[in-house]
Amino acid sequence: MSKSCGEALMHLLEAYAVTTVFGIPGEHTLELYRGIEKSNVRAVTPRNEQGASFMADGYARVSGKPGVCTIITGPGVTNAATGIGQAYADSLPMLVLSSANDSPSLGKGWGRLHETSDLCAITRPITAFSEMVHDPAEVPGLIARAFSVFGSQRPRPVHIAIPIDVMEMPVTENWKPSRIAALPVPGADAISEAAALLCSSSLTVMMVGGGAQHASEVVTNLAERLNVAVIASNAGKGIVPDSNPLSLGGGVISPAVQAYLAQAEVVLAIGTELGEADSFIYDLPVNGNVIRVDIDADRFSDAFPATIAIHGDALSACEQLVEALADGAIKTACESRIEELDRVREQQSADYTDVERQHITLLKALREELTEDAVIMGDITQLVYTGTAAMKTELPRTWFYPAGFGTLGCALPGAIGAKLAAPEKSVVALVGDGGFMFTVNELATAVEEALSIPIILWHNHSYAMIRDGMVKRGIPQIGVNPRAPDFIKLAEAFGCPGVKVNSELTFRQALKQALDYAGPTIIVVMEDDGWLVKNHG
Ligand SMILES: Cc1ncc(C[n+]2csc(CCOP(=O)(O)OP(=O)(O)O)c2C)c(N)n1
Repeated sequence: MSKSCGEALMHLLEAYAVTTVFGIPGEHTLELYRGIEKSNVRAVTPRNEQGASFMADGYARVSGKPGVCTIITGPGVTNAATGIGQAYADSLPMLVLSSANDSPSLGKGWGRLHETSDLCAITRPITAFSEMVHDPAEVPGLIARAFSVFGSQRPRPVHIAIPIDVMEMPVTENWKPSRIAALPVPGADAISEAAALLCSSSLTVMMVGGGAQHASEVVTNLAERLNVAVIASNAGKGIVPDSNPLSLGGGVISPAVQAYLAQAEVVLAIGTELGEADSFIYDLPVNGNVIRVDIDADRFSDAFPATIAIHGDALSACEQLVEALADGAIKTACESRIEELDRVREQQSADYTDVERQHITLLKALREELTEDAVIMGDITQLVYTGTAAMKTELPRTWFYPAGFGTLGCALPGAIGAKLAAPEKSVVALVGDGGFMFTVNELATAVEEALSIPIILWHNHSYAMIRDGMVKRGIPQIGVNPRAPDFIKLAEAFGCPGVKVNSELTFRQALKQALDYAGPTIIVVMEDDGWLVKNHG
């Protein structure tokens, strides 16, 4: 029996273990929804396609599996572009399936509904590939190519656009998934060269990023074997648990940690771009030789050229390095290294500003209330910048701050995607009063899906980060103090609880209640509240 192409595609995705898609249906995607109805795939409806791509992003961050968007051509794609760009910047697997106008009209400017002159050109710069389907027979190959990007290369979003006439065409075949190639294994020569350099180095520092999230145990072994400090990017937080005294956490944002890094004779960078977004500076002080482990060969000649390039999967590279170092002249655990790193940590703490200390009061209480595997989805807000360094993290894929694209409004929809990917885990969103307003509409989705998500809203009546930049440069405060709504009434209007807390006790109580509640809860924390400063006098 034949199915429409749209329906056959949903069955194929099911065979690739896709369980959830995010999208707002339109006239042009109806056949996809026929497929959704006839498969076990769950459709989640955001309130704007930007929410769809942020949800798919959050889903991918937590699960490591591709987040899938089903959206209409034209405005559906342009709305989703922001979240697609964020997933591109942070190397996340995301499958964007959109409709397109009918094949004969493509690129002709006939005034079709939702028409653009070149749909794929919109997403090409923010995807691994963006392709227009001409015939249903191309679909299984394109989906296989997408899953190959997700599973055996640097993961990035993929956009596949299906014209409405192609979407409706009959498919008689039973489409099957293809086997995906494994991640590339690094060559032995680079490993032995790197091992030799590491053995001769008087001070090595390891930097770890999102590319090593699946290699937590072996990265930790390697650090212990070398007895060196590990600094994480945001995407690398928790790969080496912060309870390990060699971990300097996500401290690359701190001048004290940057000063320590500057002394390194060898920097071993594993699955990280060493990007500006993690340190807030262009010129990260990397002065020594750089050993780079990366799946993306373009990284070896970027702003931090590799002295030794190890091309391939981080897990395999670290396993091979541990083995190669087994007989090397590496010092075993040494008290003085820990003392050295304790001094860096002390300096880091001493450097915190007053407002950062307020953030830390909240973050400490939050950490104590959450289990280690709880997921924290951060927005672009000062509370979260402080958290990149100060929030203790024990497991990878639990702290998320989309540093790369720096997109305001990502946290709530990201948390929705995360909670759908891992319903058994606590998921918390950290937002500012400014950023929250970008995607506040997604409260409706969280209420509808009954997703327990405490939303901790740091309220300073301002786009404080930008306001502070204006003040520092002597620019009058223009456009940086937008009027915020009454967030408690807003919560009520969406049908969820909202509470303003005024002490550590009320914060902890509100958080506990929110974690037990089957829906989102807005917890408003006022920056000027006395309790936030009390611990730091
Ligand atoms: C989409 C987008 N637009 C603009 C910015 C620039 N920007 C960065 S931080 C910020 C202020 C955010 O305000 P809020 O969420 O209240 O956090 P706060 O800085 O006050 O902690 C702005 C406007 C951005 N990062 N993303």
